[in-house]
Amino acid sequence: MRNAPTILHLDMDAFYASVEQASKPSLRGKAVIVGGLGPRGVVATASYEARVFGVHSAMPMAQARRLAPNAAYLVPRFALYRSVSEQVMALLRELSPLVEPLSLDEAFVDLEAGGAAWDEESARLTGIKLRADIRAVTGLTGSVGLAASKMLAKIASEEAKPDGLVLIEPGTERGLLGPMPVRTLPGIGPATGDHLRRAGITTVDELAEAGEDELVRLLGKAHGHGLYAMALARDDRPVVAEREAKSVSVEDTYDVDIHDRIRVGLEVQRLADRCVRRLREAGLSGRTIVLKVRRYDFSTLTRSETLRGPTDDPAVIREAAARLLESVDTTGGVRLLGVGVSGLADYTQEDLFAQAAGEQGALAEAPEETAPEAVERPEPAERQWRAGYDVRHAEYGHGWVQGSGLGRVTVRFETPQSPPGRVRTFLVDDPALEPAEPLPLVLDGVDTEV
Ligand code: TTP
Ligand code: MG
Ligand code: MG
Repeated sequence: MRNAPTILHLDMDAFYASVEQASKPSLRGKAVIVGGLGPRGVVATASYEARVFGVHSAMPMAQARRLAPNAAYLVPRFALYRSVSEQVMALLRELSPLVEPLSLDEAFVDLEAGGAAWDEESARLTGIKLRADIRAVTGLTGSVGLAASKMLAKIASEEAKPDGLVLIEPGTERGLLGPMPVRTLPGIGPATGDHLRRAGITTVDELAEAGEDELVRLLGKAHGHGLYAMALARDDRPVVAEREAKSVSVEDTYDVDIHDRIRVGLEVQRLADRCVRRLREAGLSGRTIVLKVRRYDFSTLTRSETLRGPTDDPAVIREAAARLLESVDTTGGVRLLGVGVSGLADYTQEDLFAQAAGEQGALAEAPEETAPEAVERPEPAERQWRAGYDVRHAEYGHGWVQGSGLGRVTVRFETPQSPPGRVRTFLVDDPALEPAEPLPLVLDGVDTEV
């Protein structure tokens, strides 16, 4: 492990809700809840003002409404959050070539790799400047953790929340971790947490005292091993930049998150078949089957399995993909699925080209797959005004939908740079009203005071 706190972890504060507050001046300083507003909707996130009432991510929306009846309730606007995320990630990439995004609002940065920092002081200054830059460019706050390892950097940014910076001095890690609950450590979810609690282990110190053999006995070899090292604050995992592995892969993004586990399974089978077709078209086969799952919050997981030899057999690839899916928790919903094959085998390539050439005719005759994306996309509902979405009125200008029902839509007319605006009500089919794109949160060339 390095001896300077030069691994940085950034996580934006109440991300979706903060973007909405930056976009809508009347909501600043107020309880804002973003999520699914239908009968089975869940909270994606809540502004810190709403958290005071006990509202949090993944809570059923109905429960949130009971706890915070006066909060503003909005549906998420992913395209906007993604564009803000890209601005933030671009700032991180100015610091280092080693940026590892974990989700839309969160990433690790290896400051040493970019020469941005080499000791405690330079790391702290870099973190302070980054927070100021994020604020200037996006208008939002993010919290920064700095430490000598990924694990501690993430714990530090959690401690720093909201709108803060925490640096963990090398050498103090064990003392700091010791009294914390085991759930603080990466890789300990609710199930492992319960399992350990039944064995009388609740804190990180108790985990370390249990010893490696006991942890291996309780949790199995790989997991027990890893957790013991984490409990001693030993974490050598490098920050890895996302890079394209040499592989053949296909993926699909879904307009509406898929929650149904059976449907997820069917999609994976379909993708496996498409991947095999690509593989054969390229005359390749591969040893490693990769499943990619992007969840509701844009966190992206990949799972892989390496076979004994290269294959392009659809049944084998389908089975492997299905096995990999079993290890992924998809309860919050799935936005994207992908199946790929890597470890492409060069030494058999010639044979496979011959084989593929023989099969290509058959493949070409197979009916062209209809693009399911195009078929499944629902017809745009007539004049649907979604809460929180931007609109433009011929006379009153830019605003956003505060609510709609009973043939009427209520619009608040304001922009990110305006003072809080006033509300007007229209008929849902008012021809002067039309949907609009979100406006930039910060105007270019205007320096924000920090
Ligand atoms: P988080 O970083 O976990 O949460 P946050 O940014 O809202 O709040 P903070 O970090 O200050 O505690 O998640 C980032 C975004 O991901 C969040 O704004 C909304 C989305 N999300 C969901 O949609 N569902 C969830 O269960 C979680 C945890 C997050
Ligand atoms: Mg966050
Ligand atoms: Mg996050």
